[in-house]
Formats: sequence, structure tokens, C-alpha cells
Amino acid sequence: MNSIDAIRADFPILQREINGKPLVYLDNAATSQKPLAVLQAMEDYYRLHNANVHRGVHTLSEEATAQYEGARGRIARFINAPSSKQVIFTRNATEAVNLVAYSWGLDTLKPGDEVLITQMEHHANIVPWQLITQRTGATLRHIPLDSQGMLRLELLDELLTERTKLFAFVAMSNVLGTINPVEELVARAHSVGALALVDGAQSVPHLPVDVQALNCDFLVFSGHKMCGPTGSGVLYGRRELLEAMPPFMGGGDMIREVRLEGSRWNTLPWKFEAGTPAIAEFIGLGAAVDYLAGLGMDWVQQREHELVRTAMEQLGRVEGLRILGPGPDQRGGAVAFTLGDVHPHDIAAILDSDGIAIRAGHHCAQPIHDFYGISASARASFYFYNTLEEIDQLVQGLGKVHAVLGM
Ligand code: 7TS
Repeated sequence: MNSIDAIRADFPILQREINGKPLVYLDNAATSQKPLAVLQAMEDYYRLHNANVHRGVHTLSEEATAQYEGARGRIARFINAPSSKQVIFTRNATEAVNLVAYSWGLDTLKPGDEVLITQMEHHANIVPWQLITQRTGATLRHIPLDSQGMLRLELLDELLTERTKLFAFVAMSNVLGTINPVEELVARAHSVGALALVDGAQSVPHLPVDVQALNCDFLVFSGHKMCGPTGSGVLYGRRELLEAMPPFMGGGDMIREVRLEGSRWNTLPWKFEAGTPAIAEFIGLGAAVDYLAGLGMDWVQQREHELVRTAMEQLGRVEGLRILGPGPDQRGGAVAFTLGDVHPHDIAAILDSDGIAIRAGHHCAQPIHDFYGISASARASFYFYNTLEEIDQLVQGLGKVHAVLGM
């Protein structure tokens, strides 16, 4: 059994006060806080081992390389990748989607081909496909939402056809919290010969993810949402696909041989990692996955389920509050809502005056907000270190919003 007090003590920032009140951090879908183990791993690297990787034969460079590549091995095990060669380091989930779009998409797609996405995607899994389908003449289609905030999967037969070359979808929505049936959707993509790209930016931090069980062709996620540093993201890909794809960016480290007449590429994963990488950040991400594995991802998922169930129950009693998306059994840790016609920025500002951090806006998912006919929402998003008392504070804070605005 993990102790929440002990866990909270691992996160120095959770001791902070904001506006004279203890911080209540409920913006975890935007980025998570970082435990000491991660801060320490990065500091140790800079204090004791700092050197560039894959280059020198000197001791520091060998140490830095061993730590950096060691982190790749741990991250590969965390998602059960068959090989660490299939774990490509990127800056974030966004860059990982762009890597697939530009390397695989630009080379493969042609007029008549289709890419299928969903109406609940983050902009990171919409805009790259708009750019690439425009350039290749392929068509971009989407699965619409229903009023519960679920995908209208009854339309899949119509939308997913032999013309579909890629089905790119989010495992867990950052606004609605909806958890999609990833394994089933991957199988449906494969049944028409399409590849499946899973946006795991909100699933990998919050629940057990096994790429072999999901059988996905690509999975993208961001280190900073799972206790790791900013600047660390991952693309997992099926080996034959990654082998066949051309490099995304050119430069040092991604080559085997460079002649002025032409060059040959390095092997996986380095073919996709041009230039000096974010060494300290990936060492930090290695420490983050060790930390999460230590807690147990089943426990993380269960803990967040309890928090979200309680939060939805209590928020449901706030007058004028409307939660977007499905009930607690079909969602993860994000709860977006509206409160009468109060602007979400006003809600967030009043809560901030009590030390409560939530996000207000469209959360980089404008098509979801268009579907609901609103331009923005307020969003509380939880992680395992949040507490039931913090949910009480959120609800009290919303009472203050009522009082201040005379609702
Ligand atoms: N996909 C999903 C589902 C996300 O939630 C996000 C970030 C991304 C992709 C992009 O991640 P990045 O690290 O490349 O930026 N989501 C959010 C959010 O909900 N609030 O801030 C960022």
C-alpha cells in the first residue's frame, strides 16, 4: 500500500504556498509535478557525468552514454516494447506525431488515400495530419462525438475503409477524460490494412500501457506529463515500419557515413535522433518511469479512478456546473466543466486566489468545444498525489466563484 503522505513528500513543489494558501495542483493534464528522484538524477548527471553522448571514448562520455541509453531501456520496459531500438526520443508527443507525419506520411500518402482521426483529438494529432494530407492530396476524415463525449463507433464501418492508410486516435482525451477501446480500434484499423497510431500523452502517465498487447503500430507520449522533465518525448514504432521510414531530421548522430555526394543513415533508434539530444532530460525520464513502476501503474490508475469518482460526485452538486464527457467508469483523470455562463478564465482566476491551479481555455482541443457549442471550459485534472481534501477545496473554491460573481 502506498502512503499518500510519503508520496507527497517526494514532490517538493507540493509544499509550496500560492497566494498564502497551500498549493492545490489540479493541472496535471497540462504537465505533472516532478519527484525528487527525477530532480536528483538530472542534477547528478550535470554535477558528475556531464558530457556529450555517443561521441567520446573518454570516461565521462561513456558514463553519459550509458545513463542515456540505460534510460531508453527502462522506458522500453515500461511500455513493454520488444526492443529499445523501437523507442525513439523526441522533444514531446507533438514532435513524435510530426515525425510519423513527415517521415511516413509524406512518403506514403497519395490522392485517394485517407487518414482517419477523431473529433476528440488534441491539436497535436490534428494539425500535422492536416498539413500532410494537404501536401499529399490525401483526405482527412474524423469520427464524430456523441452527446456523452464518446466516439460514435457505429460509424466506423463507413469511415474506416480500404482507402484508410492510417487511423490516428487518442487513448484518453485530455478534455473529456474518455478512455477509448484502444486494442479494439487498433484491430479495426488492421482489418482494413491501415496502420494505427495511438496518442498516449494522457494514457501512458495514468494507466498500464503495453504496446505488444495493444498491437499498435505507433505510440506517442510526453515525459513531462508522467513525472519527467519537459523536452522529453517518445515515439514507439513497429520495427519494420521504422526501418523503412526515411529520417525526419538530418544532422549529426543520425548518420552512419557522410560523403559530399550523399549519406547513409545510422541504425535504429538513432536514425531519428539528429543532433545532441536532451541527455539530462531522458536520464530524468528514466528516473520517472522507475518512480512510476515503483508505485505500480495499476495502483496509479485505481487511485485516480477514486479521485475522479469523488470529484464528479461533488462537482455534480455545485449549482449550474456541467461536466463535459462520460461518467467516471469510462474516463481517466481529467474533468472539464462549465459553470453557468461564467467565463472559465474567471473561474480559474478566483480559484488561483485560493492557491488552486486548474486550466481554463480550449485545452488545445477546439473541435471538442465546437461540438458542445462553447469556446472554452474549466478543467481540473488529477494525478496520484492529489487528495480527497483537495477536491473539497476545489468545491469550496467554486462556492466562492458563486459568491464573488453573485450567481
Ligand atoms: N496529446 C494529448 C492527448 C495531450 O493531452 C497533449 C498535451 C498532447 C498530445 C501534446 O503534448 P505535448 O507535450 O507535445 O505538448 N495536452 C495538454 C493539455 O491538456 N494541457 O496542456 C497540454
